[in-house]
Amino acid sequence: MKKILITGALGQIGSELVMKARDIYGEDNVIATDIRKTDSPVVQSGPFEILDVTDAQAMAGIAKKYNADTVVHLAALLSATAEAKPLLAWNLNMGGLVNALEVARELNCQFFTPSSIGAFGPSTPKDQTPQDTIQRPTTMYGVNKVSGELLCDYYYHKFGVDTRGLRFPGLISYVAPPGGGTTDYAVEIYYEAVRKGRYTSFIDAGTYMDMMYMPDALNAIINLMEADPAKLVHRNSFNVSAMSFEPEQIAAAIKKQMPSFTMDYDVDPVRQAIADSWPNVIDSSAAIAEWGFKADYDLDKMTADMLLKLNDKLN
Ligand code: AKB
Repeated sequence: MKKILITGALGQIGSELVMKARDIYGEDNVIATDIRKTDSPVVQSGPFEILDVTDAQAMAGIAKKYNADTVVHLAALLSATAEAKPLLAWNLNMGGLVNALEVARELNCQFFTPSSIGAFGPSTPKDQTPQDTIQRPTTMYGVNKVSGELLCDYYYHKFGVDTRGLRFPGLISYVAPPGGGTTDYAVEIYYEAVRKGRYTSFIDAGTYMDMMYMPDALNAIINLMEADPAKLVHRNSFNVSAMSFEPEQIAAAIKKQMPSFTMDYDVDPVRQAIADSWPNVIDSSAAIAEWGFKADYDLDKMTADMLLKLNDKLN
């Protein structure tokens, strides 16, 4: 039976991954940690510990206390926050990662951490971005993600740690907000559609970015972690995408369900520059071939579900 330690458990991915992992592996076998405690179901439904991931000793102590055999390291700053606070991002994103990898090495744990489409940069091919390609990002977040991918590969080759990762696109969900990301507009738009029937986009018309609905992202994490290691040619990290769209297309998908919905633009130059440096659409074929990645939600199916769930949540 797995004993899974999850950092950043109250974040956008953690809030849902903890609950799903507790369903699959048992409530007591998923140890949620975060720098703060809230009244989230994550805190109420199983073991929870306060943890600052830059504190290596504290992380090792919690992992030993619960005999963790798997580490899922999610705690990180997203792209726009990292651009505003680059030194903090380096210290938190890289310091937290190396601490988590050290725990995995010492306790012989399986290891997962997300990378991102942010690991690509302006010199990367923009369309059907290959699995193995140029990675020269121009953002601090991207520098962290490429360094993280290399570090995870290093721990696999040097120490035999079973490291695995995914290059996530923008993740869309109705449970916990993302916060500080460039793709956040594609989450905000649904909240504002339900609250106000209109949205002002900080990302400009014509900007394509990859996206994925959270249920597909959670399945991708579980399926990759359960995948037969003999079939993995790559490890850190796999391209995975479910859809790619520009702001007009998500607005049009909402309009199909809510004909009165309107959108205009007030472009944020910082987040627009980050978005412009990322691919339009990445190629997920290595993930499909090596461990059977598949996504169930396209833009229309996700939009119908988001609006339904947010109507229940907000009204
Ligand atoms: C962000 O926008 O920073 C994240 C990501 C794509 O990694 N959602």
